[in-house]
Amino acid sequence: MKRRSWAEPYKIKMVEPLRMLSKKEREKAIVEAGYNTFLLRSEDVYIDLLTDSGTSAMSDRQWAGLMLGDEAYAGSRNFYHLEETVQNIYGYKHLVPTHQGRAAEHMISKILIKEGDFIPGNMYFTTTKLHQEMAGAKFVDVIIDEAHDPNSEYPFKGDIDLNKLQALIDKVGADKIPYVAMATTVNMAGGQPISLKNLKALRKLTQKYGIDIVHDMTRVAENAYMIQQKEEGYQDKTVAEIVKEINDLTDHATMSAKKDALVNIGGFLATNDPNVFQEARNMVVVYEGLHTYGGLAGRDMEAMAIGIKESVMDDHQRARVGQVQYLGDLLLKAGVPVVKPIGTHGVFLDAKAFYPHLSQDEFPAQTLAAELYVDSGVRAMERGVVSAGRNKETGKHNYPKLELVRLTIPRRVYTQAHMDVVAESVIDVYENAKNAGGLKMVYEPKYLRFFQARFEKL
Ligand code: PM9
Repeated sequence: MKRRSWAEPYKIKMVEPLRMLSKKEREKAIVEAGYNTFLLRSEDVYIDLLTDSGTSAMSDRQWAGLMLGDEAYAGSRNFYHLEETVQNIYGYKHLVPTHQGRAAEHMISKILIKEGDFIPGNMYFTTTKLHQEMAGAKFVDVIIDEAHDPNSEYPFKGDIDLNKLQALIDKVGADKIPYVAMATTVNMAGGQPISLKNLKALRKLTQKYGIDIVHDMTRVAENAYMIQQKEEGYQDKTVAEIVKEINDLTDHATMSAKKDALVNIGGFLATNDPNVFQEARNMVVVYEGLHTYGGLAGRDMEAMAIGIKESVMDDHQRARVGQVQYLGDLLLKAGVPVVKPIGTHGVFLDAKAFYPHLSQDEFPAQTLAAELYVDSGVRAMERGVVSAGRNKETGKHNYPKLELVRLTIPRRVYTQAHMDVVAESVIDVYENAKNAGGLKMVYEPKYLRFFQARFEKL
């Protein structure tokens, strides 16, 4: 039978008009924003690919769910719906809701880490690593080497190098490693999945030493879709079945529901350990709110419960990841340097390859994100030396091998025509790359500097 194209498994019921500033206005806006796309006003953006976090379009079911919000202070029915959904779809026993992912990271780090511990992980994530450090641990990257190479086509660049992990255990001792931080998919590597084969081997090794696995499940359904597409033996399994299999190999999970779970706000900490649950339930009342709402409205929890169910549907993931792959393919065909293979939540431009004439001290990825905005009003995010921050001990910049700009695709928001426009602009910026000058940082905040740092042209 002839293969047909895929199409989105939904139709559009409501639209939000877009506005495009003139080039002159965009030039002014980026200077006012200190060449930091986080500091632009969203009204000044044409196509917003800053992040897929909290930017997805909710379904009519989710919007209807908002009206079922039970805004009682304690014991809201929406909490019980969410709890049941987390147990049934994700398979974790205990749930503590939070207002977003980093609040869950804060709690699990404080509960499990002692001063002087080490946390190995499959590449760092900005907020995750900061909370580990603030709780007294040192993060150690144990992802496979391929993940640091934008040109490696290895299909599971989120895999953990078990030799690196074993070497760390031998060096510092298992009692200094409370858990391995394992993310599905790996954001900073380009939205790259981990394989189930690797995860099973990881579980075996950690069990031998009594080390837990904390799962950053922010994009677990996207990871599951990639396993279904690429890992031997999983072609006949559903995304939902694979999600469950992944989660069953882990002990605790932190979730930013603003991604996979299709809501504009929300997150949670989930665990199978009753002691960790008790601690988290106690801690959440200090930082977030009562354990049956954790900083969320009842309606938010309802939308999340429905979004979780939608997120594990195969046709949803086919269209979601399919759209990202579509944009990636346009750029690959044009010879634009991007991280390969194309990941699940965005296309990552290789800023070092765009601007070989700029050193990392001149912030090539920050420069590229600003150039792209000026060219077309498309907003992207720096994921390079600015995001990597400074070494806690030496105070020097961390220089990551990957100096990237992320074109992040919100779920169910933009069309294929938007992707075409984005690709045209990126190709133009690439063609003019040799004319770009770098930036200098003129304001640097203490924490997560990429959000608020300001730059000027060199
Ligand atoms: N990710 C993103 O744009 C939003 C903020 S940028 C720091 O990719 C993972 C894998 C994430 C993530 C947020 C969080 C934190 C944890 N893990 O933003 O606090 O991608 O809900 O989640 C962003 P919250």
